[in-house]
Amino acid sequence: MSDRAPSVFSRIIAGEIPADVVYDSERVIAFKDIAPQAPVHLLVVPKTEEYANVGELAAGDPELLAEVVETAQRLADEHADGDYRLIFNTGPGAGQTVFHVHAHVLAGGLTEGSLV
Ligand code: DGP
Repeated sequence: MSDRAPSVFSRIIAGEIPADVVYDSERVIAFKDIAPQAPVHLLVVPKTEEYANVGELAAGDPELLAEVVETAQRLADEHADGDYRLIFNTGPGAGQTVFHVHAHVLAGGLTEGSLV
């Protein structure tokens, strides 16, 4: 068992914090970002919090990373016109604030500034 407190995303997955969930599978969940930076701003999150960032996920479970990317594409098709920006912030210097790997899906009328 981890000695860290559950991440905010684990608390959403556990149903302890409400979220606007748009997709839920065995290993991946997606919900609307609380502070949207684009008309469509979703977070695609592996349910395990074993991986803090995308590099760790790629090394530890590439199939799960592929499921995250496939989910992002499907959600961009469903919620926008299929065009989207996929962002994984890695480290505080890049703006990462939640150390439970997640993909930002930005879509629907993007501007140059929609970089999260
Ligand atoms: P990052 O900065 O890349 O670690 O992104 C974390 C994102 O998570 C940020 O855009 C805001 C979002 N976020 C943080 N707390 C919550 C929450 O409780 N609910 C939802 N829906 N989003 C959250």
